[in-house]
Amino acid sequence: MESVGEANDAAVVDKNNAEDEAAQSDAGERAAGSRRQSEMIGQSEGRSRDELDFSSQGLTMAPSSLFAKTHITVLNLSSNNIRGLPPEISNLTQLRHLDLSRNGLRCAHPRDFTSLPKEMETMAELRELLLSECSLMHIPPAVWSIVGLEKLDISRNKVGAIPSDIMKLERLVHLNATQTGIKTLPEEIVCCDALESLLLFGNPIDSLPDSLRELNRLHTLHINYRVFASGVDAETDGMLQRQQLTSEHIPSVVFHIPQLLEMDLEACKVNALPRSLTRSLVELNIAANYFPAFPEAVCSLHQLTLLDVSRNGFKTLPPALKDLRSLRVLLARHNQLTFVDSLADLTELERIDLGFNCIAKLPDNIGQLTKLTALLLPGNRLDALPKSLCSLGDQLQTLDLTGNRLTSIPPEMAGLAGLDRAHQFSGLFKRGLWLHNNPIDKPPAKVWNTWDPAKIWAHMERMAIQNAPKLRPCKLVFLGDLGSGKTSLARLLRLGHAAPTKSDGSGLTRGFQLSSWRSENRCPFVLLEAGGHPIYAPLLAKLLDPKALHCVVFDIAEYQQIGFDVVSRWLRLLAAHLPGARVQLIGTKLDTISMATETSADEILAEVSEVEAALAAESTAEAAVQRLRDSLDEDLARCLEQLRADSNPELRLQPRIHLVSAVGPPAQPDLLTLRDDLERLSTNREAMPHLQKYVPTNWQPFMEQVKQQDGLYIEWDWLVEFADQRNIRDAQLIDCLEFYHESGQLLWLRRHRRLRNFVLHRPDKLADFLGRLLPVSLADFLVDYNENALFRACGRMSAAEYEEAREAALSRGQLSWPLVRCLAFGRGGQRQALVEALHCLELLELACCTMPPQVPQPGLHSRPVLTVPHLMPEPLPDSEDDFAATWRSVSAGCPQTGRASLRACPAGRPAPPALFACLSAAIHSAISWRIDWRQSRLICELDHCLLAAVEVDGDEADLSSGLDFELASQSAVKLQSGFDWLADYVDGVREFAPGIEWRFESSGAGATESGAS
Ligand SMILES: Nc1nc2c(ncn2[C@@H]2O[C@H](COP(=O)(O)OP(=O)(O)O)[C@@H](O)[C@H]2O)c(=O)[nH]1
Ligand SMILES: [Mg+2]
Repeated sequence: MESVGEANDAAVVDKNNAEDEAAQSDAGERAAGSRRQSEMIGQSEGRSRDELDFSSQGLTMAPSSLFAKTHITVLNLSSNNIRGLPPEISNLTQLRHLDLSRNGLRCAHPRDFTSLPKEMETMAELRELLLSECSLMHIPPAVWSIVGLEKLDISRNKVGAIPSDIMKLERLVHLNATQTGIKTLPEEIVCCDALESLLLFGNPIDSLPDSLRELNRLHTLHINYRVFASGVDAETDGMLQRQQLTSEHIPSVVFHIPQLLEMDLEACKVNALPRSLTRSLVELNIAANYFPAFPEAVCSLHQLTLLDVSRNGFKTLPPALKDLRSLRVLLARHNQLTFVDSLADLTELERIDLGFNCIAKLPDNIGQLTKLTALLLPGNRLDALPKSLCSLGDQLQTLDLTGNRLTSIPPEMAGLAGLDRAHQFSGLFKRGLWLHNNPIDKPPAKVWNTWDPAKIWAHMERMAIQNAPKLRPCKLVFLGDLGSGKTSLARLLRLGHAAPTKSDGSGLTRGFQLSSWRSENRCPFVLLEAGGHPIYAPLLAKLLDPKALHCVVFDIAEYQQIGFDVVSRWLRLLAAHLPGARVQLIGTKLDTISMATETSADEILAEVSEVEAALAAESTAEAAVQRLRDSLDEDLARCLEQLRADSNPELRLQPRIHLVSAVGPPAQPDLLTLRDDLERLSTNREAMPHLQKYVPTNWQPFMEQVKQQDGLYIEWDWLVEFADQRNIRDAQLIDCLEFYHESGQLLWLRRHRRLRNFVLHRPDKLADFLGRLLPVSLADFLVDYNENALFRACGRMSAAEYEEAREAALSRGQLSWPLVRCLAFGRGGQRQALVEALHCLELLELACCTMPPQVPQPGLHSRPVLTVPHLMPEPLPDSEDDFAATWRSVSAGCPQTGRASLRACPAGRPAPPALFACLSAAIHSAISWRIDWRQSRLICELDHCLLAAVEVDGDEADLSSGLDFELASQSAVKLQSGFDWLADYVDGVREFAPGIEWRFESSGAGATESGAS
């Protein structure tokens, strides 16, 4: 029950509410209406206080409240059902912009003010009136009284004509009369002399008033010129095509509107243009017309940036085309052009479309068009491309060569970096390199038919390398610590399979090693390695070669333990001896480094399946190598920074550090890229221009004859004479010797003062001698007298003599003549060959030699003929030594005033490792008698002078404290000559160790001299 009563109550309340609502409805609707309006005004006002937007509100009339808002400047009433505006519209005296588009405005006749009231004439501020799509049959007459109008849009109304009243709108700038059914413009339009744009598209215009040419500001005239052509009948059409008539259907005034910017005469059946055209045009389209030849008048349009002359049957482009200096886009498809030489001068061109012509050759200077982004040449007859095409810049993004007769593409095109894709579209346009429909067989279709031009270039590069005509061999000089893996790596490269040297020391490189290698792509290389033992250090510095690539080889495991020092000391050596040297860093023994990562292999195995484990191991190994690479890169950057800070000249480093294993397969990724890099470098004309040189035919017989000469070296004067007989002289002789030096057939170390006068024409034999006479493990050779019959048979030594010789060798690095003979046993045992070898040792500053006595004399027999500084064993126990004794005896008779000292010190940076060895060997070689070599001290007679090198602080690699020499003599004159001699020698050393400073002090002469290089 209760619930029924409650329900009734509710019903009563509802009814009351309903009655109330009914009573209020009339007033309510009005109130709600005005509330809605003010809300709308409020909303539209929200945009900007002066703008009102009532568009698309379904209004049948302008809301009356808005006429009170006299401050508004912009009123949008578009897309409603408004039939007309009330006179109150004129209250909006500030209104500048009125949009009434898409309303059903009524204007039955030219005097009909129902849609726009007469009062609008007072709206002096109104500048823009938009009446587009208002079903107007006439332009409302009120328009003509709004004299301030600058923009009038009456488009899409079938008004049929623009009355002469238009002349009243003197300030009109833009008139849009698109699709209004008008056939012409009134002559009076000339009064609208502010007019800049006139949009007349979509009208059946058949004539234009001549007065248009007086509109000095008119720059845009949108008009469908094809309408003029539609009146041309078939017969006239034929006559126009056959040039029996000159086309006159385009009103000539359009060619003379002074500021016109664009003209689109495409397919207008035109066969002639007036001789002079308006000069202001920037875009002109005359495609698909009946011109008998390219209209010359176009060439005077100097402002033109776009020109379309497609589909005209043009056979040539006039030379005067080059006057179009501003042209950026040229479209000339579907003509009959055979050559386009005049294009190369249009340097502003960005896009050229010459598709479907008969072009068989591009101008050689097309490379001048450095702004070109697209060159489209499909459907032509090109059978070759000029090289200069390849010098178009990186901005060339599209090169369309589809449907030509190309059989090959120049490899230089690889330089066009902008062509980063092939056979692709970007939107509707072709993008990248297009080569389809050409009989290209170089490279074969399977290579060029790609989306990625990089594949084409890589192939072409390989082909270019393979076909490089008679490349001279590229020399690779291997540097690196003893046992770092140089020889094994060189063998892997050369043999194509792993062949590491034996670890028992028998594989140690002695002297130096020269070998040759032809890469897979038949690039020739010469591999040169100096023995890594310190004994050969002075030689190493001489084998560096400005034309070679220096491969610094380091053991990766050692790098991980010791750090970058294993590399940097070689870089320092190079920087000191050969500024600007070209360097490739190669880490080897990659197989030995532990790829241990955060997770051990066991853990991985425990957790995942075997395959996954293998994959994981692989990826962790990769990551480990990557980490290694990163740390190397960082270390290298730091090292270079340091080198630079030490004011050292830069090295030219190859960009990538290769990490390889000499015991691994020859197909390791890094080894392959190393080979690629080497090939690329050796065929690079800029980096290695000397390898591209031709080898004259008379060189080889000359060289063969040289090679047949006995001995180990040929002196310069003799060689000059010899070459002269083969007509090889002066610069050519130098070139020839350099070539054979680069090719490893001889050694001509012309950077060194003393060596440049000798050509070492039997490098293999020399290397063999060096390996034997400078034994790296002398102690192993000098066994018990009775164990080696050589000492008795070949050395003819008694046991006592042998002991004496052995002691001198092991403690002082002095080798007696009998010992030298034993060492050289089996190799050119004749005395003469050995004497020459000793001379070479001296020349190469590897050791100091005294020529052996002709007849063995008692006493002299065991005198040293060869002293090898680096054979010095551990320092002897501190005792009075030969040096000290001699020093005392000599200095006793030597006046204090007769002393001179020389201090050599590196200029603010560590000395290269071989410096001291070079220096001491240089000095040693000139002295006639020596006493002791221990602790790098030497003393000797030199023309009655005494020369001494005393106190080298630290080891030879650290010369930071300098190296002192002292000269003493009883005679000042002698001292001076000794001094001169020393200075001369020091200069010789300085020549190949730039950056070392020298200071001479002579207490006797009181002079101080210094020098630096
Ligand atoms: N595991 C391993 N051993 C190597 C590798 N390269 C060289 N070796 C060994 O390292 C030692 C020195 O190599 P070698 O090529 O003679 O060094 P070189 O003195 O610089 O010429 C020899 O015992 C070689 O077998 C490598 O890549 N991996
Ligand atoms: Mg070696």
